[in-house]
Amino acid sequence: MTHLIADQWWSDRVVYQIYPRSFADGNGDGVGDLAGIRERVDHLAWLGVGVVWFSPFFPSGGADSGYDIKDYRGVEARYGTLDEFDALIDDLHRHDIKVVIDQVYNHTSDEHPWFADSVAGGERRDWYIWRPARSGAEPGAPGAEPSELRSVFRGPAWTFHPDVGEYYLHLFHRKQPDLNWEVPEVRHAVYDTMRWWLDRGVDGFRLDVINLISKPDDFMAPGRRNPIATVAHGPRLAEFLQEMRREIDAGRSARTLLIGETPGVSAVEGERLTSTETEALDMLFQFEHMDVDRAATKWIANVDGSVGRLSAVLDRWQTSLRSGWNSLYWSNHDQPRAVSRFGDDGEWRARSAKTLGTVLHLLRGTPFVYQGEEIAMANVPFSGLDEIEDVESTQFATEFLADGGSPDELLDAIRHSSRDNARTPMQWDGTPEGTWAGGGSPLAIHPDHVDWNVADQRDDPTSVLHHYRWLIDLRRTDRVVAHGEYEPLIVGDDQVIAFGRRLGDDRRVVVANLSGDPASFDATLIDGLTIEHADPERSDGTAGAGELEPWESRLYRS
Ligand code: TEU
Repeated sequence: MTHLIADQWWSDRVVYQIYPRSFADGNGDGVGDLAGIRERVDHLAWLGVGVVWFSPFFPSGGADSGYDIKDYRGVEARYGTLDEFDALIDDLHRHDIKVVIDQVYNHTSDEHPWFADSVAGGERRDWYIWRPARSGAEPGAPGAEPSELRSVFRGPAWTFHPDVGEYYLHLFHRKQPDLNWEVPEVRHAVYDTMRWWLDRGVDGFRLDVINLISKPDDFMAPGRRNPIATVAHGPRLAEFLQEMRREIDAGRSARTLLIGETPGVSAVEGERLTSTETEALDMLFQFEHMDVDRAATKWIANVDGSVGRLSAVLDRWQTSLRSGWNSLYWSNHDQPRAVSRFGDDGEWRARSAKTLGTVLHLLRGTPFVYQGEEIAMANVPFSGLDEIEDVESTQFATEFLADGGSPDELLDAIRHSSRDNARTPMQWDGTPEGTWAGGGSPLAIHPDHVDWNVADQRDDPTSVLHHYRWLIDLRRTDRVVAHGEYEPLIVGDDQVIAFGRRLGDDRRVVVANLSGDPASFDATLIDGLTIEHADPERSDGTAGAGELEPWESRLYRS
């Protein structure tokens, strides 16, 4: 049975991602919580978002900021209670905002009772992936791991468990053992959990690294070291997702929104997984545009020529996902801030943030806004490692220094690439005491909150915040933006990106200068079109037809 994307409740909505730890602090202890989020529902409603995705707020082992879950059906005490979450769902639904929660089913925490039972040799023994030491090696000795596979967070993907005498697989941290999806009981325990949340009123799931659940037969072969490249396209992935879809949607009138996080997935596979004929995911996060400014390792920025590469990647995903659907994003809790990375957080901060927003929100797919992106929050001037808490950053730092890297280079890499850039407290207003007075704040509030905050931008109709509000509204009000086909216009240029959207004879065209220098483009692209929106504003409707100021962007319509 296939379905039409345009008929789906999510097809003209923008998703807003909340990272509960740093969004809003309701009880004044310096850490974000559900009570704080409830106080800020008016911000989400004013902004016009149609869906909220919550990063994990479940009881966790604390190794990976909530992505190591030890109870899928609870709320970690410092965030609040299940009753509060129920109330939050009601608050959001009253504003016609749907709710997506983040579930991590590739792995659990090593503190999850399932893992304890597996270690103890109970009925869940094979719910995780256990292997003996490499043949001939002393179990637990250095280099005795069952294969060469590495973890995403560095070090081997295998940890020896003395009580078991074997190694368990963890593609991420050692406190995040991978579940064994080959076991039907594992899969059904997952679907039960999903149904439990659907019964509570959630509308969908963001499925963490869901493309890693099916391990290929040869994932332990010699030479297989890169965890994501090795496991990204497992043989049973589509089958498992189709089963999930059937199991959770059976007997329900509304289709559950399934958003896959799928690092390393190819555009061809992305089309297959989200195609309306496959009946698996509704949309997915690809990562290729996150790699254009990176050399071999994500940590060392290499931005030369990245605009041309960026538009080529976006174009390829737009062109490849025809029957399928893209999740569109510049940022999330794992990425440095978009305005610092793809824009210019100095001279052109507001203008570049708006231009990035315009490009993203006019593409075909579902746009995601990560908390703070709507006010152009920027990377953090960390002064030392003691200001960092993210596990990926600390594991990188340890390895980098052990390999002889210099502390200055390390700090530079952290400032460019650390996930903590995205995890500082949301900047609600310009007062340092403000919402984050508790002193228990995990990461210090960015010093620039004095100038870049929600309160000031609400009062300024020319602000980045108001621009995002307009973009979010456009998706609801302009059918060409929500449903039009994508049409490539300028791809591969090192300054300008241009593309169109078409629904019947109705067209929209975006032309954007993603650089701090003036740029020009072939003005015949916009023949017969009129300007709907321009930043900076142009009064005469046609001025500068083929010329763009630094970071200028325009939207034209037929
Ligand atoms: O991220 C998956 C993932 O691939 C990331 O490790 C990403 O490559 C990296 O963060 C880029 O810097 C998801 C979650 O979003 C992330 O927060 C978790 O740490 C990870 O899964 C493990 O659950």
